[in-house]
Amino acid sequence: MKLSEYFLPLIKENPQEAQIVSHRLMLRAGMIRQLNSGIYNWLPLGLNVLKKVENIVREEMDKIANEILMPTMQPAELWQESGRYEAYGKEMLRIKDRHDRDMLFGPTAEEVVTDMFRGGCKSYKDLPKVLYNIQWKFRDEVRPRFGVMRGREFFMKDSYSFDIDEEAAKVTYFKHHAAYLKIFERMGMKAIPVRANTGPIGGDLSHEFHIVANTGESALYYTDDYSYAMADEMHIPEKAPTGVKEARGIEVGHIFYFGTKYTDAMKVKVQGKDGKELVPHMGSYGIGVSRVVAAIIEASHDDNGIIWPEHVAPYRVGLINIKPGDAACDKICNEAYERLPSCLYDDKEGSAGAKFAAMDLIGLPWQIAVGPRLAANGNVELKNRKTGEKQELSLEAAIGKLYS
Ligand code: 5CA
Repeated sequence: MKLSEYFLPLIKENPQEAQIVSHRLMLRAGMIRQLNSGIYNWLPLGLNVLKKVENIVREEMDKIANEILMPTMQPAELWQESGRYEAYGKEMLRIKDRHDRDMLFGPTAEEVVTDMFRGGCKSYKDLPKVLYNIQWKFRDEVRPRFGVMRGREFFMKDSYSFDIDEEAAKVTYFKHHAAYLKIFERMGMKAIPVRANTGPIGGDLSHEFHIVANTGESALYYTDDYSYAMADEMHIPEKAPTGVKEARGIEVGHIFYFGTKYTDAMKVKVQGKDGKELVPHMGSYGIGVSRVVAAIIEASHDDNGIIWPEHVAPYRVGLINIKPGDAACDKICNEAYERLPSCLYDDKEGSAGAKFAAMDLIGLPWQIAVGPRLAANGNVELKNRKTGEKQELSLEAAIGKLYS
């Protein structure tokens, strides 16, 4: 992608409304723009990262679940059936259609998926089933804040499992637990699973997954093997295990086992092996995909801007033409642009200082800068965004280093 053709509205100064670093940097780097309180436009650079995160989640989920797509709009009846329509309170955005029927913008999808399941599965032979989707949710949060970290509209991966009994359901639960650790590891993040409260989702077994970041909202206490791990709202027992470590974290995922809470309320039964009816046991498992983008920035930035881990970086290389119009610079840059598979090319007029600052701000893992002095010798400057390490070498050698 050439910067001259890219919609990347950068902001030099720190935006007044942003209180945390990821919100500041997402605005400054032209990733998002607020449309309304807690509702954001995702601009090309932001959407690129959102999709990278989404794809990692999808690849790992596809190993344990079936992808579906459920609508954002849901009928109130299903929530009346489960008993959550009133209980969910003001966070639910309620809407009437032209026939005066009560609808809502889904804050989560236990009811919809349970209804779908009961229409399609009738026997123990149909179990287990794990269904997931990656879809926009709406929660009318009292205090939307910190940009996409706590939005009203946000992008979530939500899976739902149906098993014949508690034991089988817990196997599915721990498959999600393992998949989540893999997902965050692939993003280059350290994530800690902590025991959690279940809130309005219900049930008695639940873990939150926190990405470790110094600026995180939650205080985490854990042992190295995570056999003991708690977040701030939980009580630390007086006799905490020795060697409990402390960190700050951001909740990016939450998994729940809640037995037959919804299948009972919505009268879901399948035929058991012995011919008797059985009520499937369920779990639900969320990842805040849009929140993850902000959490990665909280975990990986410096004073100059974002530092993308390789696997979620919007582009791998930022190519800087320090003097567009200079024949030698243009020649090397054009060749580099053709040969680099994932490259954002700054081909615009501008001061070298501003160009370097912009590239640092958007945080691509590698920078290749080409100025007249280097270009005259057929060389480029390769910089690692994270370490700041710079090296002068031929374009050939730089490409070799990046893609060997
Ligand atoms: N039904 C369950 C699991 S699918 C559920 O909704 N769980 S949840 O409420 O914990 O949400 C799942 C994840 O969505 C959270 O871990 C968090 O990462 C993300 N999330 C929740 N609320 C918001 C919000 N207002 N803005 C951004 N992300 C959010």
